[in-house]
Amino acid sequence: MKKTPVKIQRRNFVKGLIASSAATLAGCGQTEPPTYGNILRMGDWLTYKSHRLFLPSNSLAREYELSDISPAPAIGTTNPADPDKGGQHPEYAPEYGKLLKDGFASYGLRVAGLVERPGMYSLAALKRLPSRTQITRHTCEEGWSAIAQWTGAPLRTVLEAAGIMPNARYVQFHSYDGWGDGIDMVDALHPQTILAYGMNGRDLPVPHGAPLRLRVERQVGYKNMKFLRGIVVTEDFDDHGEFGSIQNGWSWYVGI
Ligand SMILES: Nc1nc2c(c(=O)[nH]1)N[C@H]1C(S)=C(S)[C@@H](COP(=O)(O)O)O[C@H]1N2
Ligand SMILES: [Mo]
Repeated sequence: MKKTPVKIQRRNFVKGLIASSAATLAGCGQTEPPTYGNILRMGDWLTYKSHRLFLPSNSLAREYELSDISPAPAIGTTNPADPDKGGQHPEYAPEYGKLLKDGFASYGLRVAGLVERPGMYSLAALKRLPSRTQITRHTCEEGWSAIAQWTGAPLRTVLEAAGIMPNARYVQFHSYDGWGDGIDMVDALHPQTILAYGMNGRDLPVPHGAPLRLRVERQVGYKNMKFLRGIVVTEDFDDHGEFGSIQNGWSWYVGI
């Protein structure tokens, strides 16, 4: 019998992994966070799967005291209507500019997808829902962190008000600077996942994502999407293509 060199065996093993992940994707029509047949993405997938397997789904991120609040820099887009302050979207930038002018009085969060009552949810309506206030640490992938107090409507409460359909598996977020991202239902229904309209006891400032941003406390900074325009509840995983994290070299799941 001829001996197969170890190197080739290893290569076949890698090929096998790639083939099986590709088969999984082809079989389920992208219902799982993808690996794109890429060995590096396998690490993301393993982190996601092991967090979901071994961590209790309701474990809370640490909360702090008022005296722990620290200065927080505004990162990335700081005004979607201003070309000098970040991401510009041809349609949404002027839309955001108008909202900004009237102090967000006419703002509404678009809620679509697998919900019984899709539509625009005004800021006033969101503020009428039971709120949650939490003092948490924001950890940016760039290596800084800051502690701030966030007030908002739990995403769970918003979804329940809209009527979550039983086949819902992900919530997708769209921002005024044109980004798309998503989280799974475990994070979406987590008690500390809120749509924040308040920061440190005041209205959420524009550079930090006014009038509404996501706080998803068990993931890294960039998952906390600012300037929310709408959310879509889906059954399938959505990578948001060129507007999403993956094609821009970021991980979809960055649990901490
Ligand atoms: N819409 C949008 N959301 C965003 C960003 C952005 O540029 N646009 N930057 C992200 C990154 S990398 C971080 S660290 C935080 C920064 O939030 P802050 O500006 O309130 O500190 O927002 C995240 N959410
Ligand atoms: Mo970040």
